[in-house]
Amino acid sequence: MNFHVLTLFPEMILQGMNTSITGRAIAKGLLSIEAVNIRDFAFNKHQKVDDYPYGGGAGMLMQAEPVYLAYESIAERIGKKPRVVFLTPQGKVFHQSMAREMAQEEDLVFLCGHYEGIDERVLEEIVTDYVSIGDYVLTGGELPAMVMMDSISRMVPGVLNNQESGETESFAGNLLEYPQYSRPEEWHGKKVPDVLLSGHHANIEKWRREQSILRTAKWRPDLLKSADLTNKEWNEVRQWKKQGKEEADQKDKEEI
Ligand code: 6GU
Repeated sequence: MNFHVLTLFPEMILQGMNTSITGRAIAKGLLSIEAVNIRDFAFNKHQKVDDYPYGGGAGMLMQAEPVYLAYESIAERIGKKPRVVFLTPQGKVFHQSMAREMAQEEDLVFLCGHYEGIDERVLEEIVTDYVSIGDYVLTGGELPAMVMMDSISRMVPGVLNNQESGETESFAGNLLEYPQYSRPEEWHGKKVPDVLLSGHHANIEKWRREQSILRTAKWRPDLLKSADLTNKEWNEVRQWKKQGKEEADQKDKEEI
């Protein structure tokens, strides 16, 4: 997987990506990362890349030409028109399924905006995907690009040591991951659940599955709606909900 990032802050991208698991994958040659400085394509005296918006309004815009030339330098070098992701709060919200799908590409370009945005005309010409990482506003596209590259990377074969864990963690089947414990057996008076010490693998699997479903029901009920549960499991969820409600009612009574 070759990532190419169009940015005004190349060092931010390189520092971030050369660390930890993505750094190791770059060293192994499974990933490559290139940060192209858009400012290098501003052919004016002060290497200026921004200007005022026509029609007025707050802030400055990134101009079309330097962005276009920076993009073209990549397209020419790799000899094809790659997919270009523009990071914007107006885009489609990033999701694990998008990471999985984008991991199939050979080359991906990320376009990071700054100031109040980028001249619409260059976006129309080069952008193939408009992506947001959630409903909040950031100062630029670099962090969202790194978020996307991190999650896409771990879907690339060989990047994770244990290839299994790419899909068995949170969001596999729309369920959150179960809780995990390591030594010591007791810490701050809290004991590791007995079942995990039992060595009974079927029971451990059953417990973990139940914990995943419980967690999802409690913390991300929105995910649970599209989760892959058996009829028996759906009935259990209904039962828990009923119990929870009764317990809450009981607590209300005690408080009165
Ligand atoms: Cl992709 N970009 C910016 N600037 N802000 C965001 C975002 C992206 N996603 C959420 N907020």
